[in-house]
Amino acid sequence: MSPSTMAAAKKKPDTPKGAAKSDPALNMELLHSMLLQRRFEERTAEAYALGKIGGFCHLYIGQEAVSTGSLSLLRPDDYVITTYRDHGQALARGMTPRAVMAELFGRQDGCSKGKGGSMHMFDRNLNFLGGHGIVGGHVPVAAGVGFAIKYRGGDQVIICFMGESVVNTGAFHEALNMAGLWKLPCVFIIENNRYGMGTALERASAIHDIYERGAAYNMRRAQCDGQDVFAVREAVGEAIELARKEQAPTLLEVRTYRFMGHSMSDAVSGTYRTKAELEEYMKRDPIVLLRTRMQENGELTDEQLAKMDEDIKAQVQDAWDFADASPELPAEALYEDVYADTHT
Ligand SMILES: Cc1ncc(C[n+]2csc(CCOP(=O)(O)OP(=O)(O)O)c2C)c(N)n1
Repeated sequence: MSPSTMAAAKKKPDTPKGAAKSDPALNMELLHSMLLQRRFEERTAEAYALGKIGGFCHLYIGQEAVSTGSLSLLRPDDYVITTYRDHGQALARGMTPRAVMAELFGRQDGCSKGKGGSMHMFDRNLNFLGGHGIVGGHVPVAAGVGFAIKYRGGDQVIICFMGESVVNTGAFHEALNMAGLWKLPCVFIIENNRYGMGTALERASAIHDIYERGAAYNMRRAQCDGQDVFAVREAVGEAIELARKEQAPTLLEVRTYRFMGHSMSDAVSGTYRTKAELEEYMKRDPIVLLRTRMQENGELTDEQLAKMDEDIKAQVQDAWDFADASPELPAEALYEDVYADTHT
């Protein structure tokens, strides 16, 4: 653990925020959402190893409190946009495991008809605007959506997820400058998992508390613990309220950690981090933190947990079977869905 992260960890004890006002039904939903993402991605790794999934594939394991905490607060008419590490967010937004798995398998029942694959989860009905592969490329799109919301007089918000490496791209600077200048209803969430592929934040950024970059854009900024789903909900909730009521953006740095490699092509710990560091962070598994808290509160019995896990595993197996049975698109379909028909 780096000195700065140690300091952050010390400041933030493992007692989740909001413990006094616990809502057992909500907690059950949050746990279900996070566990679904975890079990889904464990099977994704297996499917990848079996050659059922091709191309790039980035797992989200370890970061589930960020997707669940944030997206549990959105309305259906709000918008979400994200990077290539998008399976967890797609599920947390309500995309079915079938649609996500079939997309991963490159089949026609996938959310993008199998043409996008792992990095391009997309669902217009859920206002889930992808799944983007170019680091930082989606941030201007988020600003554009924010502008469109404001221009049309709506009160929706857009949540834009990104990794911490994005803050060093030009697109980030241009988009946040506009969002700050024009007061757009955007919640920019940096999922700071400490590494951009194998490069530690401290080796790539002049500022280590990267939420401070919001100062350059005259934007509200904050930082929170990304392993504690309640801390995420509290921080994102404030940002959403500001965006919805005052149409003002926030830059939120959420400190999290990925438990797996950058993608399926590198080893879990790699040479850029030590096994000891990985083990240290894994002590703060977001699912274990929530589960333990619920068990201590008497909100979750061992039987309930086992049943939830069993049901989720069955749902993921169903998604696998569905994806496996779904056909591939014919080659001619490659030429479809390239341009939008603006006359309909
Ligand atoms: C413009 C651009 N440059 C480089 C890459 C290759 N690349 C893919 S992921 C990645 C690291 C991004 O790290 P971060 O933003 O911290 O997100 P994380 O992968 O940790 O979620 C890089 C450099 C890319 N996809 N796009």
